[in-house]
Amino acid sequence: MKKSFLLILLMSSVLIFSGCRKKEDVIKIGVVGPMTGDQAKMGTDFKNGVALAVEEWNTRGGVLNKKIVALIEDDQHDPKQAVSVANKLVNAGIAGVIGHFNSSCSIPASDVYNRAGIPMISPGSTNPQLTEKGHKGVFRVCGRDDQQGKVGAEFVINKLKLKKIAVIHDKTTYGQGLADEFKKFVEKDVEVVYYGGVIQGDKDFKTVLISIKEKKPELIYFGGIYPEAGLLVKQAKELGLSVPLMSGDGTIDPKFIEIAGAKAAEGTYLTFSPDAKKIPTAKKFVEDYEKKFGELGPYSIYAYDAANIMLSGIKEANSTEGRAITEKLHSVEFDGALGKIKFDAKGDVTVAPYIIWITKNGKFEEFWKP
Ligand code: ABU
Repeated sequence: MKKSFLLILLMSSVLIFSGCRKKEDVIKIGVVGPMTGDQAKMGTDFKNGVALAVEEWNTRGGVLNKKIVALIEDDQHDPKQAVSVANKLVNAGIAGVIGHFNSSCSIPASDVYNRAGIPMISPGSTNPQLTEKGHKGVFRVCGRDDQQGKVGAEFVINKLKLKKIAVIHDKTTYGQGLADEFKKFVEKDVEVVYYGGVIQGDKDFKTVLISIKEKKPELIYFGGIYPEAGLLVKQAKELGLSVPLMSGDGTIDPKFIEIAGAKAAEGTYLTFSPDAKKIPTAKKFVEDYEKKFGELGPYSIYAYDAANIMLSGIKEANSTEGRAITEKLHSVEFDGALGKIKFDAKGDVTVAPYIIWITKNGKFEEFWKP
């Protein structure tokens, strides 16, 4: 009896000990974006990009001799949910976070990570405010809407040489912010005959499109994401409003063409970075990603680089302490699949090349460089 009691005690101690050691032997990073709902494609691209980076690091032995574990959270592109999952991740003990996608989520969530001293790298939030708040540990690997809005305006003025355009947005931090940046740069040379907002999530935009049609613009600029952009272009064509649509990085996803239909989407202009498939340093990533997950999404490579940068920061800092990682993220130049990546004092990338893409035969093609 005494013997078996001692055996149980010994076994329990081993289990408790191994349980504790297991907990200490991993480094957790958060991955957050819209994992469900109408923008889930972007969240899935994030998840896949990070998964590939984590798998590669773990194959090489992890970081600081510890296995890396990615904790996936869904913010449903809802700012309140974003704050809630940010708190959940902080409480789970993450060393850093890759996310969020929507600027309306990244900005309030950044306050949570900042209070906890945990670094955050957004692969795709482009609203300038994200890095204008002065949070030391907030970074993004994409460009900003004041940069892409300016390139869009230059294209309309210098290449298309248009005189009358309409500008609409989805009333979100990103959508309205991008539309306003574009408008600010374009209206020096072009008359904005219509300016207004639509509701994100709405399915019928015919009323606003009829008002736009009466103003006879030569192009409609939309600040927003692909679910609404797809419906806008589809319904515009149905109403006989056959001027091109122009939009930003939130629209350049195959889902846009799927929603609009290839015929209605034809000739849509978009601002985004150059084709990842043509970047020499991205070759291995593109091959590995497509073998594992299929077609590359617009922000897959950004999520992959963001995860690699975060993990390199932990390695360089030789610590999982947030402030030590943040310091390294500010001082080191990283070799990403996208090329050399360095952050400025605000946490923005020092180079953000935006170009114009066009939708042609159901695909996106590079079209114009400033
Ligand atoms: N930049 C694309 C859309 C995500 C966002 O910034 O809200």
